[in-house]
Amino acid sequence: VKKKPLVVVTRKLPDSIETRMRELFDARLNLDDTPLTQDQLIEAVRTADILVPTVTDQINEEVIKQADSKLKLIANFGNGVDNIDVTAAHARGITVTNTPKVLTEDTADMTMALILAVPRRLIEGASVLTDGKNWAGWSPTWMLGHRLGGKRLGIVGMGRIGQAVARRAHAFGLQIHYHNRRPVAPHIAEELGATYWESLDQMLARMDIISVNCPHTPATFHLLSARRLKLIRKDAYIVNTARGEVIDEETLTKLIESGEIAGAGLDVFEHEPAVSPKLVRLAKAGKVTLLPHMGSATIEGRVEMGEKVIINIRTFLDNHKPPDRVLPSML
Ligand code: 8YV
Repeated sequence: VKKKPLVVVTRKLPDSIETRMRELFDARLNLDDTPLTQDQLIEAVRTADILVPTVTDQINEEVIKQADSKLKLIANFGNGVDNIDVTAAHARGITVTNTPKVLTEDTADMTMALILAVPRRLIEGASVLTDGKNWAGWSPTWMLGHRLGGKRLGIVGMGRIGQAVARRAHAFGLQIHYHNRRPVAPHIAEELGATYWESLDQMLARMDIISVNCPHTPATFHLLSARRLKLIRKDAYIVNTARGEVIDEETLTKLIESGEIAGAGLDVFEHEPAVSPKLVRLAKAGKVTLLPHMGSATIEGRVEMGEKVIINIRTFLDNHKPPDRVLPSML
């Protein structure tokens, strides 16, 4: 009998996925879900035939250099692959795959939740009843937010998730604007009434709400730089469910503190899991809504992500190209 490949999974996955992995592979699972240390990660790439990491594992060039030559596939449990040096992996003949599509709608839902929550002061209002503050009762002028309908939403990155956000926002009566490397197909733009901005600077200066939906790559690191953040209107809000690194978080924080940007809804952070005390203070003051990277966190989505990982591994083991290969040229 052929020996089953050693598949090292760095985090606890849904039970049904772990059961299936045990049946199919020699699966080394991380049942207590403690994130691996750098040393443990290096140990993993030295022993595994296939590695299944997540966003919390930094598979950088240093780690890839230590990999044994039998490591042939890194099947990421996640859509974003900014945790993996894809170019270094590719150079060593290691295939990289991800889990696209199955988390598009969930992430777009959470983005929409923040687009609703921030201007309508959802969390701030809810906290009046739960944080021991005294609610004096309804008043015509109290806890007023801003209407969404008719406002301009600027989507940065109009890929699958950006388009799913646009569909939702369009249904809420927002005017859709977007910046992307290239315009979307005309029938999609027409359906969404979406306006393309080739210049990100020009779009940012005109939007009421900005939603970040692009991947984090070397080209998008601090895409919303200090200079660009200063172009944003004083009464505008920013929502980010993509990656913290796309925004210069320190400058964003300062601009919200000084009232030069109205507020933000952030599901991701530049130095995750660290969240700056300044942002937490702004959240307590009702200026920002913070979530702990929950954009794709649904039971259904996690199972589908796991199923995708298994399909990618099995296809690879059958000597075919896995469906969700990530090539350096795609980044
Ligand atoms: C996942 C994500 O939770 O898939 C992504 O890119 O950011 C999240 O939805 C995480 O990446 C799992 O590795």
